[in-house]
Amino acid sequence: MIGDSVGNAWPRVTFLIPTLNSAETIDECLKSIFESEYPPGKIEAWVLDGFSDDDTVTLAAKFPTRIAQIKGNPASAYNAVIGSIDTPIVALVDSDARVSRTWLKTLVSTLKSSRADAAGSQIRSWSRGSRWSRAIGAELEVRYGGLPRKLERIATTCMIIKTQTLNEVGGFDTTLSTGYDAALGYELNRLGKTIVFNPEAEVFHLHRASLQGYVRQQYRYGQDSVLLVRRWPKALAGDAVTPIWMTVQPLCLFSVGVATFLMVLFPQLSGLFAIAIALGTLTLGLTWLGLAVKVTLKSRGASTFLMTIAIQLVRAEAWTMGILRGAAGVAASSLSSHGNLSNDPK
Ligand SMILES: Nc1nc2c(ncn2[C@@H]2O[C@H](COP(=O)(O)OP(=O)(O)OP(=O)(O)O)[C@@H](O)[C@H]2O)c(=O)[nH]1
Ligand SMILES: [Mg+2]
Repeated sequence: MIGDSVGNAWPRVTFLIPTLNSAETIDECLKSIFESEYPPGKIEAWVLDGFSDDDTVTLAAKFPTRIAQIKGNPASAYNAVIGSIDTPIVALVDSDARVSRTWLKTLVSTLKSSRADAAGSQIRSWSRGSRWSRAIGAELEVRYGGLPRKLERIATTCMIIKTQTLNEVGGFDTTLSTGYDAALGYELNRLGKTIVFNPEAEVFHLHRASLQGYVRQQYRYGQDSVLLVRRWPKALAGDAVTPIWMTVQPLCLFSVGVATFLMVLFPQLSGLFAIAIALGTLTLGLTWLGLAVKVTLKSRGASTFLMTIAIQLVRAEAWTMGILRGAAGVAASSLSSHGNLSNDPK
């Protein structure tokens, strides 16, 4: 327990900030961390850089941080330093985010009072973002707004965790370039560790600036989710952050596509396929509409409605295409390893 080792004092905390070409935001990210309302000298920070080719490292060096350049994805970067951390708590914040002044204090208090192993906060949109960036953030904010007190997992840009717990679970799954935060959460659950959510603590994240950028990101999430589901089949059923009504959307969209294709191939059964297409489209449409209404009511912008519909539509399509690409990749690699085994003369 944190309280056991430090009594009533505020514990020392190490921030881990993975960076890759983060020159646009790293200065404000680190400034916000070091301006936290927290006892001076109790905050340490590691910038874990993936060999940026912009000014990230030069900008980071202006702050009292330790900087490590580590090859590989953010999960590998975290794992490279976790074993050497000597503070009882680790804070995980991305380089494209800034924390509110009270973020750390609020989450540390939450961790102490709840006796949980990790705590997560609300994610809000960084106001300097584009219209799309803010619309993407508004949709995420509404989902985070409905999170329960106890969580299965939380994003690594807005969480703190006991160092001992992070070491106990063996750090992050480095085979995952995205979704490593979900995998960490599932592993914590498996070991009976707890994550609590406190929406009073806030992180401001700079979301993708354009819809095209968002599509590329979501395609990658879809592709990588195949690896996550292979390791953690429970991810298919969703969780509080990505609920089941989101995880079933690719299946729904895929079924509509297959039914449309079969309708062309077998016109004599077109009535049957038309019903399947109508049901699938209606389910997706109503789901998108429901969330778009919630987001619009919260953000009070009429344009937000159409943007939220567009965000959900392209996300479901990008996930579907990404999952198909990811599944094809996994199938191809298992076929080739199978082929290698059968060619093995022994
Ligand atoms: N060390 C290291 N850090 C990385 C690498 N790729 C991304 N990062 C950092 O990891 C964190 C998460 O990456 P992001 O691109 O922000 O991922 P995201 O928040 O899911 O998506 P967007 O912010 O919407 O792009 C950020 O702090 C990045 O700077 C990498 O290859 N190596
Ligand atoms: Mg980010």
